[in-house]
Formats: sequence, C-alpha cells, structure tokens
Amino acid sequence: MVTTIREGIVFHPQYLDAAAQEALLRHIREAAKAAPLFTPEMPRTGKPFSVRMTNMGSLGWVSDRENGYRYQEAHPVTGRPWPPIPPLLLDLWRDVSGYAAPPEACLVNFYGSSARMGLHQDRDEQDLDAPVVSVSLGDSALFRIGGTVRGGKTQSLKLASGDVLVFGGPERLCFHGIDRIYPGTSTLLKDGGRINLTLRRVYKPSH
Ligand code: MD6
Ligand code: FE
Repeated sequence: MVTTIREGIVFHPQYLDAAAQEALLRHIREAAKAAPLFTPEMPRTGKPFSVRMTNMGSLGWVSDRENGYRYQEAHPVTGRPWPPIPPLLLDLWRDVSGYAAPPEACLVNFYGSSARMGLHQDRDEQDLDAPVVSVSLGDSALFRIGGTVRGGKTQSLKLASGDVLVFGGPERLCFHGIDRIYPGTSTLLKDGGRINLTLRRVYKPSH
C-alpha cells in the first residue's frame, strides 16, 4: 500500500520482498569489497560521522574536513572509480522516481546499532527536480522529517527492511534525519545494523 506522506514524498512499504533484499545485499557486499566503507567527516570541524559510507555509480557523495560535502568520481581512500549501480536499483528508480534520466549516484550508508544521522537537507545535487529515492535494509530506523527551514514541526516514520521512500517535489529540500536504529528488528544482516541506499541524480540530464 503506497502512501503519500507529503506532496512528492511517497512511501512504498515492503517494496522489496525477502528474496530481492537478499539479492540487493549480495550486490552491496560485492561493491563494498571494491569500494570499502569509509568514515566521512563534517566540513571544517572534521568530526566523524557515526555512519560509514560507500557509493555505487559514476559519482559518489563524500565529505571531509578540508573540502566538505561533494560528489566525486573516485573513492576518497583507494582513488578508484565507484562500482556500478546494480540493474535491480536502476529498475527500482525507473519504477518509482517518475524521472526520465537514470541516477548517477547511489550512496550506501551503514549504521551500527548506535549510529544516527542528524537533521540535514540533501542539496549537493545540481538537479533538484529529480527526487532522492531511499531504500532501507536490515534493522528498522526512526526517520524524522521537518520542513524546509530548520526548527519547525517534524513528523516521524519507521523505516523497515525493504521499504522505499521517494523524496521529491516541493519537499525535496526538507530537513530529515535518522534518530535511532532498532536493534534486532531484522535478520537480513547477520551482525545487525542497517543499510540505507539513496539513489540520486546529480547533474541535469542535459549536462
Ligand atoms: C537514512 N536518509 O535513511 C538517511 N535523504 O538513513 C536520508 O538522508 C535521505 O532517506 C534524502 C532522501 C531520502 C532519505
Ligand atoms: Fe538525506
């Protein structure tokens, strides 16, 4: 049952069945061998994120103290290109994004049981007409969405393994974050934790 949370923010609970989640996880494991998880840092302060990340696609999102948030073609540690986005995710994007051009980046976030993600906007993309499409795997998480200015009212949504959230339209620049992980709520990841994938269009298709 698909539900619209706000205009342009559409929730597809259990979009991926157990077999599709396993298949996707195998792709992510392969990708993480070629492009190991790294720990991003906050711009300027260098404070490490509690999540570890990698990417798939022609571009990947990275952040460090010196150069801040950005997309780049190479892994920040290995210097190699990112592995490709698996076909299963390109199909998913085509099905739910409502956007003609394919995603260029798939950010992979790994959360241990105590990791979180502070309220933020996704605004490092040039093409803000494309939505961000998020896929959750593993333990459930409490996702919080506010408005386009900091400090307003927020609403919360539990994201479980296999859930897909499309984040676009007038609310594309809403603040959002992950308040907490619920350990032991999924058996997909043997050691627990959560993986979140976000598919992104970075440049306008004409680029
Ligand atoms: C997460 N998600 O679910 C973090 N960003 O772990 C995001 O930051 C996010 O779910 C943009 C659009 C959808 C998202
Ligand atoms: Fe985000």
